[in-house]
Amino acid sequence: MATQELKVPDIGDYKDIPVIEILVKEGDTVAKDQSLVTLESDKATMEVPAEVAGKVVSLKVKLGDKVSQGSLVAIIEPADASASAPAAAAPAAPSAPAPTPSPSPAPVPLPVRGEPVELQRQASVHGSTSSPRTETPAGEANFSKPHASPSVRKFARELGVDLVRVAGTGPKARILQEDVQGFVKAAMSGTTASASTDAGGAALGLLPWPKVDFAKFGAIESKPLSRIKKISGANLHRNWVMIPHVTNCDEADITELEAFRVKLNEENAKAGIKVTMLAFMIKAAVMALKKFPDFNSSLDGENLIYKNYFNIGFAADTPNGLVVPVIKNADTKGVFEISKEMGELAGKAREGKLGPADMQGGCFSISSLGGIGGTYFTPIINAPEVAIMGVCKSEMKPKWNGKEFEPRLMLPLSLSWDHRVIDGASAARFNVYFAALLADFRRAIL
Ligand code: CAO
Repeated sequence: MATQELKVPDIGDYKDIPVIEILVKEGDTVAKDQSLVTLESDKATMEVPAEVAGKVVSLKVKLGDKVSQGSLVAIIEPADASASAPAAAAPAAPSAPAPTPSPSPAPVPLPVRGEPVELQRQASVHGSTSSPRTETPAGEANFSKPHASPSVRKFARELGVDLVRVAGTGPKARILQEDVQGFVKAAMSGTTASASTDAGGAALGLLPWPKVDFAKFGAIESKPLSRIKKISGANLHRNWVMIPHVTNCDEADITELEAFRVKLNEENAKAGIKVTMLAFMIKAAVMALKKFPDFNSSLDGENLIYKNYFNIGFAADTPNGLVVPVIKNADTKGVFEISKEMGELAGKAREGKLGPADMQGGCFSISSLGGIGGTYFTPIINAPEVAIMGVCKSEMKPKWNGKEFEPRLMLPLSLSWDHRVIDGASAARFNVYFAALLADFRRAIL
């Protein structure tokens, strides 16, 4: 039976490129265009496909061998005898075995990543003087295209998938058919930026999520994520990925306000009323939103929707995860009423009894870790809101009053904002104003 030599075709100026993968073995039956070996230059990788379907009679390269255009890669016994035309080969490189004596066919360019392989082949096989070959050798740009076999590239083309956006999970990050399917599934379900690691970061063209056999290193236990974590995780992930976040930090001198709060609680202890700093911050947030309306807006395509209502969400930690109940029309409520409502909503949250309405319609959120600790953090914006205030534990600090240091109770503020809507200067002004309100709450009635 006639055999056919398969050689490294035109690969531009690349020479002595190492073979990093052998994808078939002797005796294997291969399909036309199936990749046989992978070559890797210092810049990128590419594959050498079978010119014809058939059986691999012998492999002429091994891992680590260095090849150039014309190097013999394999001998193939074509399945279809009529296809056993002489190998389409470029002139052999000096190190390669002598080419089979044959009429010299036009060199076939290597089907490099992302290139329409079928078109390349047709152009070279059927090329004529009236339609000269227009393919360029595999240059650097082509070399850096996604790492996938011709059949996977064909599959991706049929589905209209840009392989540049698909992360490969095969050896050396090779894109497999499953990766393309996973990408399409994620795109169809709108979860391309979800918290799921199943997509393997494919949607963003990132490396696949690391798969580690943790049990190899010690005892483990696997528990499903809570429903709240699944939902909030997907939302947080989308917001983190889609919003250009910036966080401005500042601190508010709450020495007087804290004294006032303690006094209020003492006075109202019998009535069972307890006011925390958060209730004052909700009022301060309303005032700041009124002064800086951009912070009370939402993006709607190329428009900004400005809200003339003031609903403030607060992050609540529950045994099952994070939820953000909303105090509606906080501008119409006093600090006592806000404290009471916050207590009720936080109670419902911990019992898992919040309804959707309790968490809808927010304009701005506050995430307070003040009861726990910490100094500063970077809260994630609760889209479609455009900013969120993170608050940590207040601390006595020595502050210079112009004559001497005096102990002041300082509250750390971390304001995250959407840079598509808000600028750094506005954010700094918002923080300064917010801090000034807390420093002297009489300003809230001005
Ligand atoms: N500095 C110092 N102490 C503070 C404080 C601050 N900034 N904020 C609250 N405290 C104190 C309170 O005064 C209270 O002290 P006492 O028990 O002595 O009165 C104590 O800390 C506990 O307060 P609290 O947390 O019960 O009440 P709150 O109104 O401050 O917060 C709630 C309520 C529901 C927001 C809070 O319980 C909670 O869940 N916080 C976590 C929010 C969260 O997880 N954020 C992260 C989101 S990103 O993952």
